Parts: sequence; structure tokens; C-alpha cells
Amino acid sequence: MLELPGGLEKKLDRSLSLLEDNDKFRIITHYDADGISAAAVLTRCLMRDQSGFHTSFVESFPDKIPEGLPLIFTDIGNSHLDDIAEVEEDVIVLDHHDIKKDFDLDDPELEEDNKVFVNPHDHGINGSQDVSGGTLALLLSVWYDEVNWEDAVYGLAGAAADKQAIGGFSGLNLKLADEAVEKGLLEERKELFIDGENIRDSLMKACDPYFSGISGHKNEIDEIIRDLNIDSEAKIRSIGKDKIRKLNSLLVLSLVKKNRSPQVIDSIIGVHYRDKHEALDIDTLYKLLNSCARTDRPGLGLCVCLGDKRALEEAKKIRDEYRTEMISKLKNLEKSVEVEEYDHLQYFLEEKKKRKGELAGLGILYILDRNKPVFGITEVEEDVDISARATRDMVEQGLDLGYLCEKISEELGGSGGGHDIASGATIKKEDMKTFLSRMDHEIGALSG
Ligand SMILES: [Mn+2]
Repeated sequence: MLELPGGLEKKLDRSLSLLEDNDKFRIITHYDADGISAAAVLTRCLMRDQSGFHTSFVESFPDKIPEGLPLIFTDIGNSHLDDIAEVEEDVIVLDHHDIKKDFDLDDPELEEDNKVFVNPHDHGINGSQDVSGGTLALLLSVWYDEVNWEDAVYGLAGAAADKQAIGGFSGLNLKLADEAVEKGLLEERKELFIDGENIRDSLMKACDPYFSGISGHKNEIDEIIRDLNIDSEAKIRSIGKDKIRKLNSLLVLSLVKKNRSPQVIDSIIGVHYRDKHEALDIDTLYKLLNSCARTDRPGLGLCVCLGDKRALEEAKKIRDEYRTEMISKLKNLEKSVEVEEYDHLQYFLEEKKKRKGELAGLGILYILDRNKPVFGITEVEEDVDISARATRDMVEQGLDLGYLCEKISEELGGSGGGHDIASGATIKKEDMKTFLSRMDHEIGALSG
């Protein structure tokens, strides 16, 4: 079994007694892919146990916490622990977002027996890199019953969706993955991974990773297929090692030309995991869940994780449409006409609120200057909604976007927060330039 910090084990044990004391739960989860992953793991755990459940996907923390059923919050909740502490019901919070506000998780008054706040940061675990909502849920479910190791692929997909697999899993994610491999449930392979139905489709719609000059470029892809002398309808695994190696060199070259980071380049041929029984791999699954989430179909994503084959087919269609849309947005971003630069940050405007975060994230990994954080901004009525993305290197040098987004947006009467590497804010439209120049100043101050 896993070795965990003692304090965390205690929290998990206390969560178990709440799981055992009740036979019906309300799961409230974040609507993104990691939130779907977390809900899926818990739902599968409860179903196996013949417990009832009611799962809700929320974009942000609910104004009014639902009453009447024991609650499990996943991938959300850490920003509202004081509100959660007030409710009557039994509550488990499994959230990997850092707590920025002063909140004493071990305050005896709050730590009544019927509330457990499982916060990795409290036990020396880096929630932005080493554990996600999905893997925190997996941890609890295997702690509850070892049979739930079968759901490893569903939990780890959440971590991959939160970009915690770039350069390989680490920390608690890696421990969980290793243990699932050890138990013979996941198969681990080091290979070139680009998902899609066949090589042409994979390259046409490759947005994560995005290969500059190849992704979405029909003529260039035709040429590659001709040069490799392969059938365009072939699956990548079927073309043989030599041709895979050649294809890999071309893809790596496109990343090198674009001055991408070593971690990004290395992760093209990285460790990929496949569930042995469900014939489902983590990368395909997290991209399906991501497409479902971004097109307002998180429930469909959950059905995929519950094994519904028709849901899987529907999700694949949605993924293909979503990738086609993203490719065209990424190509526009690459033309850079829409990207504005400050000394220490870059930003772009995006009309769709639910695309800007992912565009910013993919942009900084594959397209834009990788030495400046990226801000994707959408106008929403009187406000602007902002998603900010950094790289692991920047975070290692001391950048904490979650802290800065919270601080600067609150100074301007808005709200914000999140992870050090990925965060967001909402402020009044007229404050946008002030927000950006203050942010620019703060980021500049970090590098001295
Ligand atoms: Mn998450």
C-alpha cells in the first residue's frame, strides 16, 4: 500500500468513517476534466458499494450550499472552507487548490467530527504538480477499498488534464500510477503518442501537443505521409519502429524550431498508460473529458467514465469538433496578430470564455514566448474574465499566478485565485489595463 504523510492518513481514515456512516451522497465537483475525473472515481466507488449519489458539476463554488445530503466536494471547495464549515451535513472536501486565505484546517472548532478537509498542501504535497482532484479522489477510493484500484485510469486522467503529466507524473500522482502498474491494472509504455483515429487525422487535429507548421496543415501532412511512404489511414502503432522514429524526428524538429522547452519536447515520446481491461488510455480519456467539459457536456464525460459505450462514441464526435475549432484558434494565435506584449507578460483577447484558458495553456507550451506568462481575456458584459498560465520553470523561479491574480483582482474590487501555474480573475472591464500593468510590475519585480 502507499506510504503517505501521517497527517494525510488520519484525514483519509476520518473520511472513511463518513463514507461508511452514510449510504447516499451529493458530489459537487468542478465542471472541468479534472472535476469530471474526480466525480467519476467517487461515483464508481459509491456504485460498487451500492450507495446512492447525486452528482453536480459547477463552474464556481455555489452561492448556496445544498442541504439534506452528506456532501463531497471534489476539485473545488478550498476557497470556501469557512462557508463549508458552517453547514450541518457531513462533508468531505477533496481539493488540490492551494488555500491562500488564512484558514486553520486544524482549528478544533471547525474540525468537528463530521467535516474532513483533505488538502494536500497541508501535508507538504504540491497540489499544482503532484496531485489533482481526480487523483485525490482515487486516493480516497483506494483507501476505502482496494478494489477501486481498477479505476486508476479515471483518476489519473484528471491529473493529466490538469497538465500534471508534462515531463511525466511526479509525487503522489506517480505513486498512484506506479502502484496501478504494479497491480497489473495499467500498462506503461514509452512511445510517441498523438491521439486520433489514424495518422492523417492525428496530425490534422494535433493541438496538444501542437506542432507548428504541421498541425492543421493539410499539404505539409500529405508530404509527410508521402515521404514516410505510409497509408494515411494507418494507425500510428501499425507503421513500424523505423517510420515512427522518422515521424518523431519531424515532430521534434518542429518543436525545436519553435524553441520549446526540453520538458515539452521530451514528453512527445513519454510514458503513456493504458488500462489493461478497458482498452482505454489516459491521454485519450483526458482529452475526451476535456472536450466534454469545454462544450458544456460534463455529464457526458461522466457517462464515458461509467462505461457507457454510446456516450463514448458521442464524446469522440465532440472531441473531433472541439479539436478542429482549437486548431483554427491556435493557428490564429500563432500568427501572433492577436497577442499583445508587456515587458513581463503577454495577453490576447478571446471571444469565448471557455476557450481562453486552454488557449493560454497550449499557447505557452507550444506557440508563444515561453518566458512570459500568458493571459487569455474574454469580455463578459461589464467584466473581463481572465485566465493566466505560466510554465513550471517560471513557478520554480518564484512566480505564483494564483496569489497574484487574487491579490491584484481584489485590490481592484474583483476576484481571483487558483494555482501557481494556472489561475484566473474577474474584474471590471475598465480595470483591465490597470490589472495587466500591475501584474507586469509584480512579475518584473520577481526577476529583480
Ligand atoms: Mn483540478
